[in-house]
Amino acid sequence: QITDAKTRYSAGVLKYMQMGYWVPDYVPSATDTICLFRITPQDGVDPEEAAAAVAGESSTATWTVVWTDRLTACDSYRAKAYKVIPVPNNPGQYFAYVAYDLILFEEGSISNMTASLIGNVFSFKPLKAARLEDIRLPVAYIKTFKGPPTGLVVERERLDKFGRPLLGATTKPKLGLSGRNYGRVIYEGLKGGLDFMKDDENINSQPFMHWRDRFLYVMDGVNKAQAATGEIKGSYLNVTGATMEDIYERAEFAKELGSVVIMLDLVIGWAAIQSMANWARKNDMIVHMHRAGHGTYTRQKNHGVSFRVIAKWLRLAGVDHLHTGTAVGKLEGDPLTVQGYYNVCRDSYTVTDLPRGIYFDQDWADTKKVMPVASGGIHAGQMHQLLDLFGDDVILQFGGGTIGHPQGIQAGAVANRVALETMVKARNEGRNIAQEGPQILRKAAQSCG
Ligand code: CAP
Ligand code: MG
Repeated sequence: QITDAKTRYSAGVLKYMQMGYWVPDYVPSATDTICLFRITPQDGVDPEEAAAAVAGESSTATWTVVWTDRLTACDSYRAKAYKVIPVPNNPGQYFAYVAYDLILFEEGSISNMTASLIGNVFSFKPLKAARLEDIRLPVAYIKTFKGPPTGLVVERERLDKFGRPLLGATTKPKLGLSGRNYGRVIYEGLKGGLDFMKDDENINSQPFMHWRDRFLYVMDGVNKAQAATGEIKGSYLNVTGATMEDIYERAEFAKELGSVVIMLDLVIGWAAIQSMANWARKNDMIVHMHRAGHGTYTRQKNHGVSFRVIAKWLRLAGVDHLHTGTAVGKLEGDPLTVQGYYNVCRDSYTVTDLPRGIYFDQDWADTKKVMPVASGGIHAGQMHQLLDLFGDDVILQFGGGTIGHPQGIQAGAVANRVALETMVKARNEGRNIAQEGPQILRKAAQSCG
C-alpha cells in the first residue's frame, strides 16, 4: 500500500501515513468520535498532510517522532485523518475527517475532550486557519454524560405550560438599575404575561446592585406575579461569579428563595458548567445557559468552532435552556443554519442535513432535550416568523421588545403574549402564518387596543 502511495502522495503525506495519522482506507467504528474540520493549509502544504497534522496534534503526536512512541504499541491512540475533500466554492479550504478512538477521552468530561480536539491545533503552523464544523459523538461516549438536569419535557410539566413557545425578556438597561427598580421590571413583565424574566449576561454583583439585593427583589416580583396571574413564573437569576464558591453560594440562595431557575454564562468554563449541572440535578433546578462570548470563536466561517458543536457539548455537559439564535433579530445567523442548531438541542436523533449544516447523523441515546432560546433584537411583530421557523419548543425572549413598548413594560409583555396566542391559534386553525402573519397581528393589535 505504501508503494502505491509513493506515486500518489508527497513526502510529507507519506511521513504521516507511515506514522498512522493519514489512513485513507480507514472506516470509523461505531464507538469512534468523528470530527469534521474545515482546514485552510498554508501555501505549499498538501491538504492530506495538514489533515494528518491535525489528527496527530489533537491526539498523541508532537512536532517530531519521540522514542517513547515505541512504548505505546496500541494503534488506537493515534487519531486518524481518513478523508479530505475540497470545500465547494471556497478555494483553498478543505473538509478533513478525523476519527478518535473511545479510549482517548475521559468519561463524562467535556474539558478533557476539548483539550484534545481544540487544544493546540488551531494555532498550528501548517494551517492558515481551522474550524471544527461538526462532531459525531458515539453512543458509547454519550452515555458517560448526564445531560440536561431537567430537560424540556419535565420543564413543561413543572411549569404546567404546553402547546406554545414560552415567553421571556431580558431586563434592560443591562447595567445600572437598583434592586428595587429591577424587581419592579420583573413584576411588570411577568404580570403582563411573560413566563420568564432574565438577568443580562453581564449583571453579577456590581456596586449599584449587589447580588443578594437583586435576588431578593427579583423573587419578590416573581412571587407577586405568580399570585396575581395564577401561573408559575420564573426569572433566570444569573449566579455567575468570580469563583466556584461564589457561584455555589448564589445558587443556594436562589434555591432558598424558591426560584425554579438559575442562569450561567458560558464564559465560566466547562468544568464549572458540569459542576453546576450536577448541583441543579440534585436541587431540581432549571439551568439557563447564556452563550456569552461564543461569537469570539463561532462567528468566523473559516476559523474557530461552529456553534453546533458548542451546542452538542453543552447538551452533554448539562444545560436546560440555551441561547441558539433567532435568524431575524439584531445578531447574525441565517435561518437554515440556526434551525440546525435547534435540531442539535431538541432532536432524539439528528439526521444529516447539509443545508442546515448538519454533517453527521447523531444518536442522542435518550439524552434529555435542551430548550432553545431565541433572543437578540426580536419583537412581537416577528411572532409569525419565529413560530414558523422554530415551532413550539423554544423560549422567545424580547428584552428591548418588551421594556421598550411605548405604553410601558406591562403593556409590552401583554403585546407579546397576545401576539403569541393569536399566532398559535391561527396556526392551529391551519392558516399560513408565514404569509398571513402581519395581517393577523395587525388585527389582534387593533382589537386589544
Ligand atoms: C437580548 C440580550 C442577549 C442577546 C444574546 C442582549 O436583548 O439580552 O444578551 O440576545 O444573544 O443583551 O442583547 P434584546 P444570543 O432582546 O433587548 O435584544 O441570544 O444570540 O446569545
Ligand atoms: Mg444580553
